Amino acid sequence: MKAPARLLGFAGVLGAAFAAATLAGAALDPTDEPPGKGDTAGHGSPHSAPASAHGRGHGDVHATGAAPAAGGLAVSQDGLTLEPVRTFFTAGEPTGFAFRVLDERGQVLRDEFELESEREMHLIVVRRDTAIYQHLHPRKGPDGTWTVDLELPRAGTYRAFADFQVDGRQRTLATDLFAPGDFRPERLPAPATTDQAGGFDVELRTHRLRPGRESQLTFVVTRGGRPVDDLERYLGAKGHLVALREGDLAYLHVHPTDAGGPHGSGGDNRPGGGRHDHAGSAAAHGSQIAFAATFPTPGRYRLFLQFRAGGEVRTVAYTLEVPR
Ligand SMILES: [Cu+2]
Repeated sequence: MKAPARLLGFAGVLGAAFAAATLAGAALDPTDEPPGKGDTAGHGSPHSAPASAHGRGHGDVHATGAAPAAGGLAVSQDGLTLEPVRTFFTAGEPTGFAFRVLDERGQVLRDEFELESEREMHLIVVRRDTAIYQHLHPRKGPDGTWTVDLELPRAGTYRAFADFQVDGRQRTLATDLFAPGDFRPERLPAPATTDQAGGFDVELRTHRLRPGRESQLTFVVTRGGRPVDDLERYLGAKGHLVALREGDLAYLHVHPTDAGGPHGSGGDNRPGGGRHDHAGSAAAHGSQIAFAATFPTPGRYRLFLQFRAGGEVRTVAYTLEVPR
């Protein structure tokens, strides 16, 4: 019964899959009301605010005044739309995933992507219970279609986040992906500040952890109790961090604050300002990976840190509780 379905190929599946993805996205994010399409409850009379007389001026229908600290809740936001070619997969079977990003007129974006962390496109695929995490780099075809090898290892619903930058702004659009089968969701692990991968121990330290404000997260990498001071560069930084909110997998904007030199050697050539290294030798300092993140609300978040050490990319994960 799998074979005939597969014979349909990309084109055959496109219509149904896209419809499903659109529905899922709409159901998941009530704030993604199409602009100008009227009446989002509690936002006053639509007549008194003819916001989008000009093509572009409508983007700011957010409930909060400030720029959103999180994305990834919608397939379509701020004039851009993620269009997956397929959203159904067979668990444990390597296949391809293809998608496009469209503008308001339905044109496929092709040359508009700007480098962000050394790439034009980052694709994060996470099962909805956060038990499975993948970070991939799709390749862009001449027509603007992004493709990447993808395997959803076990059954479940996954969230695929396309993280990219256009017009100088970081964007995260996302869609659900499905791998039918016997889905046994795992509970979110209890909050913890340590994890390990490949013999490396990584401790999470937080500073000024408050909702709605920028918090500092520092990861300290050791091996056998000694600081690992020769972390290799990964995507132009010492590490890559993704933070997702429990419940809706809101995708936080996070940025590295360790703009140090290659391999963290010395680490003193950081541009402008950010010298908040309190203590320790160059070695201790080189073993730290620092980020700034704004957690929009109190509650639990799942953090995925990737860094490169011993010639391999390592992934560690944490549950972080943000107090009220
Ligand atoms: Cu990436």
